[in-house]
Amino acid sequence: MEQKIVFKDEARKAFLDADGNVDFEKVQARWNELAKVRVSLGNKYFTPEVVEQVKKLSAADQHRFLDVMMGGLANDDSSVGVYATRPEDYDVFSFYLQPLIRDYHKIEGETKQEHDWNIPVDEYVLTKIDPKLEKVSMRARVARNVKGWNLPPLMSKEERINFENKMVQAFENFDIKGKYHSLTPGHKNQITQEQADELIKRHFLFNDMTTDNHLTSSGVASDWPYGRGIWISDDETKMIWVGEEDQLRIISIVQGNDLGKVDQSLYQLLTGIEKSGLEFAEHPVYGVVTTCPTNMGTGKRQSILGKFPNITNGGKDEKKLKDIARQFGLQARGMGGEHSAMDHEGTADISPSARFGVTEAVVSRRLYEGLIKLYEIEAQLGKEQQQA
Ligand code: CIR
Repeated sequence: MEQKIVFKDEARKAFLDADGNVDFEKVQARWNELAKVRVSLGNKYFTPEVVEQVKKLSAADQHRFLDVMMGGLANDDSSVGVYATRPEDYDVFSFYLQPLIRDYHKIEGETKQEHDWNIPVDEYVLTKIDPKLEKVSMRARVARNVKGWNLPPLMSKEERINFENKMVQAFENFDIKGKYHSLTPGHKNQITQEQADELIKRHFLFNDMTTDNHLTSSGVASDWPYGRGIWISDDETKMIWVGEEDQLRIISIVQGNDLGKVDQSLYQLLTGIEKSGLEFAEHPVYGVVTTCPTNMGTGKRQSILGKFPNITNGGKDEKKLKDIARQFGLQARGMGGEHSAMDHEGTADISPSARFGVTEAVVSRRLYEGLIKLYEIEAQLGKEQQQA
């Protein structure tokens, strides 16, 4: 199936009846068709019992339920296939989303999210793994959404603009020095396309969201580029994305070798924003509320950019690196994000996959312990290749 770009309002029309109500038979037929290609979690958990439950909801909630599934219904390569549209979706649609979340995060029993930012400095030091890992690009981010606002798939253009302006006010009173760069046409902080391209090239700013059908079909990318932008600290180690998959992505990038230092920087930024009076959406069980259920829990993703020329055979065998990384609870991506390619040195962004059921501190520890194993294999393959 050839994937083309389609926006939410257009995509959802295929699942309405003549009166404009959601037609769950059409939804079921589409899931059946997609199952021949790939069964996303959204597909797997769309059971007859779920349909029975959803039909008891109001017409408005049924429309929102369709919105939740649009990313999956419109993409044959979805692995998850759902996005929340409001924080309360995780409760209103819990009969569908709860088993899905527990499956994705491999959570059994009554696990409830805990937070712990007690992350040691001087312990998770990369040069202990390999002295050559002196200056590594280390990155950590948390996803956050603010209480009282729709999540990006459901925000109107006006809401996106208002949200951005609320953030600009917060940035102006921020104790960390920095500057906000807006993509919104006519915004007082608007930057040119050339400036935006430069920020994308430096891996600071996110890509044009309208090129990703997961984001367009679900509504995450609607009204692009209104309400989108990035705040960057003067020393360029701290950033905040506004209006991407989550309302906020709070990011720290540090060049060095101590994973604890990037956490310290991120935590400083996060508490700085909290001081500005923003109250983040939090779920009593799943923790931080995020648009994609894969990020629920801590919302934290911590990674390093590493080179794995031996495992990837000069960047040609990405799959091997991804498969090995998975065995250690890690995810390997290209440098440009989730679906991007690796270069000839096998440069990959490596991060632990776990978000829910682990604390922020455990995410850092898992990254360090996983990297020990990954670099061991990389070195071993290097030795074998020399001997051959
Ligand atoms: C999928 O279902 O495959 C996409 N919606 C991506 C899911 C995981 N990642 C993400 O949202 N960051």
